[in-house]
Amino acid sequence: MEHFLSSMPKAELHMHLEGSLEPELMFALANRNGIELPWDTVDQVRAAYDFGNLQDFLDIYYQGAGVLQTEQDFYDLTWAYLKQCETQNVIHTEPFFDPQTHTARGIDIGVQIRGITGALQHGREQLGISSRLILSFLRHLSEEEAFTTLEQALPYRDSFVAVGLDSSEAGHPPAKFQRVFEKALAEGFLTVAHAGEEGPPEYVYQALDLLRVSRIDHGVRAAEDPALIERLIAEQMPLTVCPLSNVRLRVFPSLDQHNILEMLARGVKVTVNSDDPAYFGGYIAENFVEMHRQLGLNRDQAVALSRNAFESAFVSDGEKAALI
Ligand code: ES4
Ligand code: ZN
Repeated sequence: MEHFLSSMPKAELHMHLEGSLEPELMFALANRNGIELPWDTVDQVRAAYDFGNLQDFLDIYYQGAGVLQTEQDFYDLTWAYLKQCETQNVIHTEPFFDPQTHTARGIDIGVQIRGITGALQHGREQLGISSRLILSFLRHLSEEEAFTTLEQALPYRDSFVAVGLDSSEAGHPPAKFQRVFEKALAEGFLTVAHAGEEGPPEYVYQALDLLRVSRIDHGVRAAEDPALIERLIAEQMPLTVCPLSNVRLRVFPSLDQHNILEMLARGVKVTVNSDDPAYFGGYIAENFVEMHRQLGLNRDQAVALSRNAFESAFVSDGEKAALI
């Protein structure tokens, strides 16, 4: 079964490239760029990955991302992730990047995008992995800063297909970014948003109604609102669920308490994703394997989850048919 899970063809729809920065690469880039890290060894870094909540994690995640300086760094980060995809038979991926994490440090958005898209292009050519990039706004920052970021990104509009919303959810409702998302939609981008990870079901409604999202990232707290679940089922709205992330960030006390299989059984279009694989104990295959071990995931459920992901990908029907 574990071999089946790691070798079945998969699509990943929710992962943050910055969250795939393994401690080994973090040290290598810190050395290359002459940057001091607050840790001395890889083991010390991993020991720091004991998070009480989302904010605990984000503080370390932004610190780690500080080693990313050059186009080559963004290339190396993305390429390392794609090589993991190759070993786990991820044949399509739609990663996020957080431009504001880097523009805040003086790293031009073009440097970021050229590095990332260079690796994605090589991934297509050399590994046969198709991909679509998603630009994600940091919701703890202002609406105005999100507008500025969108403007900075427009010269690279062909490099990404959608905009998203991540970082600290509580206190930063989707409504705060309604006008930015209207502009992004008018420019022809699709939209997604993290909602119902730590935030309430109300934020899922706002993502649907105000941000007009094509997928909800996480969405697990929608289960608290039966009417919302009915709507997600009726609309076949995809949820990009991240089981190991939810346990590490204490959204669920343990994986055997996770609601993903209940939602699948009810007809919610749920998918499995790694979120921040370097920080949460594994890539997409480890998520499937742990669901098997701790949640009793069976073959039919795994295939259904994987099919949901391919069906929810931001590719044309023709490309979908070629992937499935
Ligand atoms: C994130 Cl797990 C999670 N939630 C919100 N924002 C994020 N950025 C990276 N990982
Ligand atoms: Zn996420």
